Amino acid sequence: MTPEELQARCEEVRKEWAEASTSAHDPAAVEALRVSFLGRKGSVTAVFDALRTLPPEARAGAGKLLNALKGEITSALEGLQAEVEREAVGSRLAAERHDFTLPGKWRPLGRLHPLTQVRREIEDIFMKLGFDVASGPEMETDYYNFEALAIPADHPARDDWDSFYIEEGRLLRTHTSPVQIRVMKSQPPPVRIVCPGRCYRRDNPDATHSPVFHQIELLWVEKGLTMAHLKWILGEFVRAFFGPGYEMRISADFFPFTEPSAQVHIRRQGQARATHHAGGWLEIMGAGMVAPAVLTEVGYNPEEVTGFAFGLGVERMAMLRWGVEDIRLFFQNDVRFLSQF
Ligand code: FA5
Repeated sequence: MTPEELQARCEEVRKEWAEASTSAHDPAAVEALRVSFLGRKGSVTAVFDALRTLPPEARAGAGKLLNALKGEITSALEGLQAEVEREAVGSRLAAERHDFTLPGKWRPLGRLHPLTQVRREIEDIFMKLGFDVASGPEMETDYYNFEALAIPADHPARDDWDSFYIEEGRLLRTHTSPVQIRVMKSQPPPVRIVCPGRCYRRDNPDATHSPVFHQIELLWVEKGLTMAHLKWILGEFVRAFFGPGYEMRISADFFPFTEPSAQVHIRRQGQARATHHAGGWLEIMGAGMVAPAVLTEVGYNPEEVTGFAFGLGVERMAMLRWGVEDIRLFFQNDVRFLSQF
């Protein structure tokens, strides 16, 4: 090759570049361009190879020309690469754009079970009145569930609490009253507690009975407490939980661990309709003054302190509040029912 031919070849490559570079619009095309001009078999490289065929004195001048060509193409290629990348990022961002004005996707929110709502609300009412929340085991011994509450083995009152026995001397607690004994044995008076918890009885399920249900026990032991204080607390509680429009009825009852004993019924005012609970009255709790025998059993002196207690049915409170006619609805986990609360 002569120096003139090489110079002409340089011009041709420059023209080829000018033409080819206009049609490269994406990174792959730019890379192909790089390979076809600057790659091992590229057109610029081929002209460099031809340099060797020139007479030695012409090589320096031709080399300068070639370097200039290679420089031009290299920097044009870099510019092209940068531009194509910018365009690629731009179109990716455009494709990923979020429209924050579109309406959101609705996801259903879970909520607390109605019995949990009622339990928490009752705890709150009594915490505001200065009571602490205590708890005890669901699997109890015969001693705490019965004996310490003045219900010895052959006592006829045991029939009121038909129990699930696990093994000799152990059972699923039939009420939350054993927590009274545990708390009093662990601390001196005064005592002011509420204890929520699950209870178990071999009761046949019906509209107002479930073999598993919840109670909240209340116990207040201090100097000078009387039945009048119990009545006051009951009135405050029913007013705080139900508000106006409900009536309370207190009547005599019997429990071996209280003396005197009472039961409390509630009904919605104006509910003359006789539902499963006659005349709308529903029994919500057993209550009474703690029997001296129980105070003695836990090491308290019944001459010094007196106390009162009650055991409240949580499901019954929920039934009255929302007009639920069958207790079994609370345990069926039917979302159509539960989502109403
Ligand atoms: C008791 O369980 C006594 N421990 C209550 C008590 C405590 C009296 C402290 C005195 C002093 P009773 O068996 O009546 O009492 O139950 C109390 C309340 O629990 C009932 O009024 C009722 O609201 C609820 N209850 C009882 N059995 C069931 C049941 N199977 N299903 C749903 N609720 C029940």
